[in-house]
Amino acid sequence: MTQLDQIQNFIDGQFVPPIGGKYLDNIEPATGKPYSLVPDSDSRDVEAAVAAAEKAFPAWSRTPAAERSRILLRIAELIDRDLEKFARAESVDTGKPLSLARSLDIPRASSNFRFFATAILHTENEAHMMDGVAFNYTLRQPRGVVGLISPWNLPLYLLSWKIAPAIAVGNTAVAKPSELTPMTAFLLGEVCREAGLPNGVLNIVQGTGPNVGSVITAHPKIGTISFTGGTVTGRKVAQAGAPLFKKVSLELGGKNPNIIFADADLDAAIAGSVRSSFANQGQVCLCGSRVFVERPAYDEFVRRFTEKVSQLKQGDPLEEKTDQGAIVSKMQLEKVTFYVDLAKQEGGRIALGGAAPPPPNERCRDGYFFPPTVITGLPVGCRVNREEIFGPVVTITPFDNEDEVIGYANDTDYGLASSVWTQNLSRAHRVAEQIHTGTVWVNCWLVRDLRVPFGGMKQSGVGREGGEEALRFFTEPKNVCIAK
Ligand code: TXE
Repeated sequence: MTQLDQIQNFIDGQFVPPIGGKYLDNIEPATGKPYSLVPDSDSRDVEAAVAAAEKAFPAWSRTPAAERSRILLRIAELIDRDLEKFARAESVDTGKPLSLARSLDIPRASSNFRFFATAILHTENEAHMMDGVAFNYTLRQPRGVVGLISPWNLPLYLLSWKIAPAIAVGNTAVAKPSELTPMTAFLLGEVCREAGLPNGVLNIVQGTGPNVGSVITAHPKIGTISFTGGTVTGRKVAQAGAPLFKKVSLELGGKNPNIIFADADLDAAIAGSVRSSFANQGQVCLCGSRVFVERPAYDEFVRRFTEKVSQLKQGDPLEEKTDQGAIVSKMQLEKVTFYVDLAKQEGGRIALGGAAPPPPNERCRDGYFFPPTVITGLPVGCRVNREEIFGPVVTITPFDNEDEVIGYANDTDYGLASSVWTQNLSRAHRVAEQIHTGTVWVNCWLVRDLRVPFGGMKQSGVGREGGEEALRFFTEPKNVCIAK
């Protein structure tokens, strides 16, 4: 694409402009300048997408699993073939380092397609025998047109995590990527066409939450919604779906605890914590933004962790050596700055970072950069320790014993993920059992097995995705009872 080219919607297998003809600037966070235009679609575009998805559903839902699998595998292959193109688009759209997009986001997107393409070849059906009376078997049928809404932090990875299971089991989809990061979804449309995905199976409507997202969530013909994004938006999605009894899955925010016991392998805990604190500039819902360290290890941890974080190279995301790129938007940068200021008012000490750095180069003069920031000395219950910042900011707090830190970990409205670092196996099990999060990582972070349930407790969401859970979410179980 050349500069300021127009991204298009992908509806019924065609690239089409928004019906209203309106576009929004697509800003490159590293430069603060528009580099393409994204459709500012509205309800008419959603209607066209729903009509296409409805039309495609009967044939696609009857297509044999082996054929659906073949097409999804082809999509995965084409993403791999175009890895560099996708990675660059992802980096320019989000501000994340190109090296991260290339090594993590894009490979994980193709593995999403590959995983669900093969999963549908290995499903089992349940049957329940009633002695002498009847037997029951369960049909799991695709649900129809599903709505898939994703955020800006891991655009292709999270969108494909929804699209792949949804269409693998025979649904057709209306998908909406974040208006801040539309490019990889646009490229995915091209790949789906080349892979031979029938027209209308996947429709991508670009645009804002109010103009497109809320139309999808309220649409009477879309009975199933899978949403990933902020908790405030998630509440609106739940409210829109409730009167229509929609089946809704919500993957929302987090304020994840990262607990380091004094008996941990400190080298591993520090290296893991640098990643879990600052991967993607801290803009991963799973990032461990609250670090708790057992008191005997506290001083050493703070010193060595801060030193290691200070070695992260912040720079132009497109430069190979960059570890920390730009924040996704001006608004998000302002949010991060607000919370760092608030931390100072709440009594925090800025151990590292805390103020916008000089631009890494001339190209990035007006980009949205914020350095990795480490804050100590904050009370556990303060706002900075309770509210999701979603940026390169962590707090570190000491603790004295297991019960105390379990209390700290659970003292939040969120419950998405946690990490525990210890060499004591019994303790690992004990703590994992008592932490209220959907995932507990022990001596690791962000290790992903596509078969396991993924999702949050409390205000981090409703429902679980991943493996069998996703196949179940996107199908409707029906019991057939046959008398003997
Ligand atoms: O997310 P939104 P935003 C958190 C993070 C961030 C905050 C807001 O704390 O600061 O959320 O970010 C679409 N009906 N996370 O505003 O709005 C929107 O267009 C239907 C955590 O970018 O939740 C986009 O496609 N859809 C998070 C998607 O929802 C609507 C990742 C997510 O955007 C809508 C991102 C509506 N009324 C932000 N309004 C995570 N947990 O991974 C917006 N959208």
